[in-house]
Amino acid sequence: MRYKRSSELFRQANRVLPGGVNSPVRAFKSVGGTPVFVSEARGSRFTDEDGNQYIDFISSWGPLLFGHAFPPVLDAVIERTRKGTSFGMPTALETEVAELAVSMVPHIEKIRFVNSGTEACMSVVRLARGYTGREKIIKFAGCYHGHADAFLIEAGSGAVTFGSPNSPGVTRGTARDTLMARYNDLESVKELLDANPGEVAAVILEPVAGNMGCIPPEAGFLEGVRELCTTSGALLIFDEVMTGFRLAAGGAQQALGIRADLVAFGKVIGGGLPVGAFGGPAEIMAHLAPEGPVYQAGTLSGNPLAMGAGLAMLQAIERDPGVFNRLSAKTAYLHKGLDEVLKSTGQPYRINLFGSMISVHFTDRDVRDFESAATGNNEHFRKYFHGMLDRGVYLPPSAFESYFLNDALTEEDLDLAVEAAAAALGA
Ligand code: KE4
Repeated sequence: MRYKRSSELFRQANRVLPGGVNSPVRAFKSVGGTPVFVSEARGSRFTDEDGNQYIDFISSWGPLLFGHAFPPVLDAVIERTRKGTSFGMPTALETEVAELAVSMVPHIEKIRFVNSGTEACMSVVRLARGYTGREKIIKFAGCYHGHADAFLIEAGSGAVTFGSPNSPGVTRGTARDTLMARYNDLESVKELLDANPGEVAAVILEPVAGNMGCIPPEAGFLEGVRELCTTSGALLIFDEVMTGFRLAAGGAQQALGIRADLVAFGKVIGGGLPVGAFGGPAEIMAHLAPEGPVYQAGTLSGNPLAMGAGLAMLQAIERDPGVFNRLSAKTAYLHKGLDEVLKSTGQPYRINLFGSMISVHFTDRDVRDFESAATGNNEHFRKYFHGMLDRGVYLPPSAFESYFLNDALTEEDLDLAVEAAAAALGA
């Protein structure tokens, strides 16, 4: 049986881990079936505990720009481990990573390292509130900024009604300070700002959305949000946890030419180890403790192993900026192959892509926001997902996720994935 050992491990995990996992999307709830338990990975492929091999299209949900077990990262972590794993004291290494990150990303002068994208987004919103003295934030339906309370909110019924919690444990008080706009809908942002004059500390969004599947910003959308923030006094926060160091060395700000006031990072910046970060102009960052009054802290922030992995990753990008064009070309190649297969099935579909992010949606509507993303036929997606999994191609186990290509993927890998899609969909 193909997934015998994974099934056993999943049963065992469920006895001691809620849902058998440490992050919900891994449990395959959206696609059904048993999650495969990974044993090891290298380059573009991983092996599960049953010995099945897969071509990997999530790259640990983004971090592994150059593929699994990237030698410079492995060497850095091994070397750092020998010197000790954690100190709780400043190290020159943190400064080295900070200097390199700040040199690569436009419009940031200072950066603070944390341990996850959630922590980065949570902290950068607190900084924006502390800096502006305002309490409300605007986020966008379908954009995900981690699991901090302020982000687990559903849209209210109109511009002036407040959000409501979309998870038990989030208070109504918290929800009142989070307003919900619609992605690619500038008017929805203007309405909220006009209805809450002088009260919005920040507008936070994914400059290229990856948590509704991949949804690029439409022409003028980000430029409009930038302008509305400037005129309203709200800070523009780019959540670049996915796009940072993936769309370009300078992330979406560089790729799209839009200046954010503050930027959150994760994933690639840690090279596959737990690192988040947020950065901005020194004048705003000066409000952060211990320089300023906005409190933020972390026992393992700037951990030497994670910093070693992050430095190796950023140095690899700096040495090889061509990786972004290669990744875009691989993504375009995959898009072409999938498009030909999907066209031949007669089923309605859309494929969204931007840089090395791509997603397939089984709908006849253009997928431009959360509402249109939700029109996808999930039964069809499940068939596609499992058909690919059974043929050794690992896709994100949810229609509301993006693929993340890595540079270890070969043309042969991409051709095999397209062949698997044809077989899975009976094309
Ligand atoms: P983490 O706390 O998971 O490191 O980062 C949260 C986060 C923040 N911002 C964006 C744009 C993100 O995509 C994420 C996390 N991404 C998900 C994938 N959709 C991580 C996978 C998971 O939750 O297990």
